[in-house]
Amino acid sequence: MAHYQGLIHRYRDRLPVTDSTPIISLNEGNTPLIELINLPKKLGHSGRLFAKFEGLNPTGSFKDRGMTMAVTKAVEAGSKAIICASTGNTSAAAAAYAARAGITSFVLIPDGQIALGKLAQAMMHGSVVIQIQGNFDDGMRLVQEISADLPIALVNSVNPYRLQGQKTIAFEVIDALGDAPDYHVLPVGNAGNISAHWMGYSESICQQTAACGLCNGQCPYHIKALATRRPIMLGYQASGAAPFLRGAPVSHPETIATAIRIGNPMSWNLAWAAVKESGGWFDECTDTEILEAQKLLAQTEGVFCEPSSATSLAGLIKDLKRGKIKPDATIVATLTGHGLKDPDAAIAQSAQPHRVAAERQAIGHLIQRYLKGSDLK
Ligand code: AN7
Repeated sequence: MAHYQGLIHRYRDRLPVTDSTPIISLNEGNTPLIELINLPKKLGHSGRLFAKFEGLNPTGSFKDRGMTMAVTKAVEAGSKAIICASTGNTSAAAAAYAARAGITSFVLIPDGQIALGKLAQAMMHGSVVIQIQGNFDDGMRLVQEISADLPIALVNSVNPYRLQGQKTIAFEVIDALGDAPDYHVLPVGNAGNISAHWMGYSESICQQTAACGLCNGQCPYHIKALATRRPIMLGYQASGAAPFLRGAPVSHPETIATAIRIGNPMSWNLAWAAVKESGGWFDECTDTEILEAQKLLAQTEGVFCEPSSATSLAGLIKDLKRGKIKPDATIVATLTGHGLKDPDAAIAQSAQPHRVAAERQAIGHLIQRYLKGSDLK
C-alpha cells in the first residue's frame, strides 16, 4: 500500500496546486469515519450514524485540512510569515504548519478564552502568541487590517485556499460510503467549514445537471462524478453565539464551547447558500445540551471530542427527537476537534477521581461497591 502523504497529495487533481508547488504537509486528512453503534439504538435511529473524527488530524482538529493548503500557497507565493485570529484551533494549526515550513506565525487569541491544549500548541510550536483584550471578532478585524498593510499572509478562512483544503472532507466521506450521506451535520462558528463541506460535495456530483435524465448516467460528466447526490446540510450553533439563528451578527458571543464563540461569521453568504441549496437548516443548542452530548458520546461510544464539536451531536439528537430527520437516514456528523484540546471542560463535568490510601484493602472495598452496582454507579 502506498504511503499516505496528506490530502494535497491524495486529491491534487482537485486542488489548486501544480507539480512545482512546494507542499507543506503533516500528513493531515484521511481521518476515520467511525460508525456509532450504541448511540443510534439509544436514540431510536434505525439508519446509520457515522462520526467523521477530525480530532485525529495532526494538530487535533479539522483546521489542518485548510492550513496545509493555506501555508503551501503562502510559501509558494514567497511569504515569510503568516497571521491569523483564532479561538484556538486555527492558531494551533497555523503554528504547526509554520514551524514545518520554517516561517514565522503570529496568532491573535482572545484573552483567557481559549482552551488550554490549544494555547499550549501555539506556544510550543514557537508562534508569536498575542492575547488581545477582545474576542475573536475583534481579532478577525485586526488581522485583516494588519495583513493588508504588512507582508504577512492571512490564513483565516477568508483565505480561499483554506476552504479548498477543507472541502476534501466531503471527498473522504464519499470515498468511504460510496456516495454522499442523506444528512451531514456540523457545528458552525466562523462558517468556513460548512461552506467547504458543501463545496466538496458539490464538486463531486455531475456538473451537467441540466443534462441529467438524458444520458442514463453514461455521459462523461456522470462517469466522472463520484456521488449521485449531495447531503442535506445541518449547521448547529451555541445559543449564546448564534448569529445564523438571530439573522444578524451577535456583538457579545458567549458559550462554554469557546471554539465557536464567534458573533460575526466571515462566510455568512456561503454558509446560507449551503443550507438553503441543500434543503437543510441552522439550529442552536444550549451549553448544557452541548456538554451532555459531549459526555454521552465519550461514555457510550468511546469517542472524545471537544465541546464545540459535540454541538453537531447535540443538534442532531434534538432533530431526531423532533422527527425532523428520517429515522432510517444515513447521517455523518463532523467531530471537528479532539477532546484533549480542552481538559478543563472535561474534568469540570466528569466524576472526580477517588482519593484513597495506597492499600489493597481500601481499593478492594471501593471496587466491590461498583461491582455490586451500588449508588456509586
Ligand atoms: C473545534 O480556531 O474559528 O464554522 O479560530 O475549532 O469553520 O469556524 C475554530 C472553529 C468548530 C467552527 N469546531 O468552524 C478558530 C475557529 C471547532 C472549531 C469550529 C471551530 P467554522
